[in-house]
Amino acid sequence: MSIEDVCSALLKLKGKILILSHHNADVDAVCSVIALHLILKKMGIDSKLGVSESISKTARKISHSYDFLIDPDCKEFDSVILVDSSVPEQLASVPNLHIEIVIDHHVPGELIKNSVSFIDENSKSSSQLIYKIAKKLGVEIDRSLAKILLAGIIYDSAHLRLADLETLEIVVDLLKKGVSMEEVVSEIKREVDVSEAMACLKAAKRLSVYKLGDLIIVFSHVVSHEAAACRALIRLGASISVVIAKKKQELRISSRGRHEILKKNIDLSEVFKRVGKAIGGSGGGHALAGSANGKNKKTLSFIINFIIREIERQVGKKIEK
Ligand SMILES: [Mn+2]
Repeated sequence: MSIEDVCSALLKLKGKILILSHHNADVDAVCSVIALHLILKKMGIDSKLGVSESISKTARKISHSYDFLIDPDCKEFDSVILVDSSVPEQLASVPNLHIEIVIDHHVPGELIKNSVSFIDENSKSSSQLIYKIAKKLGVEIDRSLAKILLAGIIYDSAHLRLADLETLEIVVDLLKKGVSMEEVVSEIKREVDVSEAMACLKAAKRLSVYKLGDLIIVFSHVVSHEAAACRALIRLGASISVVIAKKKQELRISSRGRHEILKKNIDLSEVFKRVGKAIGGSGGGHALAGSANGKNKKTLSFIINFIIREIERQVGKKIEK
């Protein structure tokens, strides 16, 4: 299916319409919902906005002047348009889920089976796909619509670091509507969370540092915010960061790796699958972001040694302190 199919389905919309996105909706998800709502409004079509479960912290500012329904009952709508997702697991809390149209830039999931869809996995954001739909439908992009589209595009392209030529051409077109990069970036800047910042600083204070050739591998522990602490340690210069959160009963371990570890054949998801088993739970993730949850029964040094051995096994070399 193509953009043309979705555009003609949008033109045929009737009755009560909901535009929906995934749980913990990020800036691209929220902006795609808002932008499509504004486009339909320009076409004289009324629609409601919704997300599953919650809106992410970073996306709250840009979404605050729009009325978002949390877990809306799809039974009350004739047509539901899903953006930035097509997997039912990301919409588990939405009652009576039915989807008629899907617009997304991820690997297609279950929900495209019975719907009209426009999926482009090469697109850097869903907002970019919504821009193309506006163009195709001949809807005028005014300043406020341009701002929303730009926010989604900038966020999902990691502030344009992942942007390709097409993304940049769209960005230039949107900037010509009178929006500035500065105002858009300030709308999607994340406020400092004091408890998260404290966790990151404590993680930095409690570091143990290892070297593997020119890779720096660091371990630390916190009470919570282990994923944020991992990201902070990568920003400080670590190639791999592992942060352990010890709860009363539970153990949660998070990790992050820089791109260069792939060249050394390190896959953190494989490491953490085994870590999960070793701590009586489960683990996995991505090559550059592994995590595991289990029982709080092992010591920190057991966990650190276990992870070091697993990484050594993947690389075929010894890690030194
Ligand atoms: Mn997205």
